[in-house]
Amino acid sequence: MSTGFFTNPIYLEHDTGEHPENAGRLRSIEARLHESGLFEHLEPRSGRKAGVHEVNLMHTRQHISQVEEAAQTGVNTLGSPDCIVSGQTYEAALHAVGAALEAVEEVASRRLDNAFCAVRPPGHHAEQSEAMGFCFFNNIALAAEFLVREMGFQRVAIVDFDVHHGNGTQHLFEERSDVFFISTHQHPRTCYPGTGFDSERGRGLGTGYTLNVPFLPGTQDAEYLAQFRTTVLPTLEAYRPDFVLVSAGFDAHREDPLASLELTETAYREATQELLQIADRFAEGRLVSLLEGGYHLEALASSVQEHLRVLTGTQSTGD
Ligand code: OKP
Ligand code: ZN
Repeated sequence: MSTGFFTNPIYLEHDTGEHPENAGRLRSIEARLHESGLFEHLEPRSGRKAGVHEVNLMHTRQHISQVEEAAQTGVNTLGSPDCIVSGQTYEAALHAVGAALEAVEEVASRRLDNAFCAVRPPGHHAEQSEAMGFCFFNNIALAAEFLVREMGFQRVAIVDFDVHHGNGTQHLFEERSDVFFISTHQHPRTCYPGTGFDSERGRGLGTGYTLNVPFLPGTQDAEYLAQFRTTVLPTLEAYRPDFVLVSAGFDAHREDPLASLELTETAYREATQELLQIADRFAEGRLVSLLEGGYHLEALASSVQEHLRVLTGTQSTGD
């Protein structure tokens, strides 16, 4: 087994100051991986920088230029006060996309079995021409589109378990059947961004290729995993994806300050096991996971640790 671990020091230079989505998140993850010894089971990669033409697969030139100019001119937010921009935000965002693209290239070519990208800024709220919810470019959507357009994959599944609905990813694929978007999240009546009702199932040719599974505040592991097994897994089994992408946000954790679900590391471990089994059965094990949210530094580190113990196959031996 070889599991890629993509991260790059440029991500730390997307400087958001006093903000929940800050560089300390990646430092906490990396420190834990070293302390626990799990880092030795990973293939560390720094990832490439995406080209503008690649980001343009899913975003308008105008949006890309707005991010570039905001960083250059020192405008300090873009779109909403949530989306803080610093001098290196554009560079970091291009590298976050680049890691996602390189990870799928490496897994598709079997140089890696699977991969986790510890990137920031996150991506799943970013729309075609709009930054939203700490996100500038939609890393996972670009990875999916790259797999379809450049690598010949025909049924890409995106599973988004961040506590917030991945509105950007849903909207970018909602009229298509070649990318299936599945999201579990806190119910939109109780949580940002206010979309992701179970009635949202795709549009036009994409009808039936979007699945939203909202959870009420207070939901714990048992209920989450039961729903995951009765709705998410059968949907994946019916779709038979040839590549599995994961929008891995860890903010449904009970300690997370931004939302009100009450999961523990157990839910992340078991959900990851299920997703890896789907990848093994239908996609020759091809799975790439990208970090989205997760704002309690210790809970984030513990949750990523469990996720990676499963991806590396080290979970049963405890090493
Ligand atoms: C990003 B990710 C506005 C509150 C906005 C934004 C949360 C973004 C979460 N009043 N909160 O999905 O973890
Ligand atoms: Zn989130």
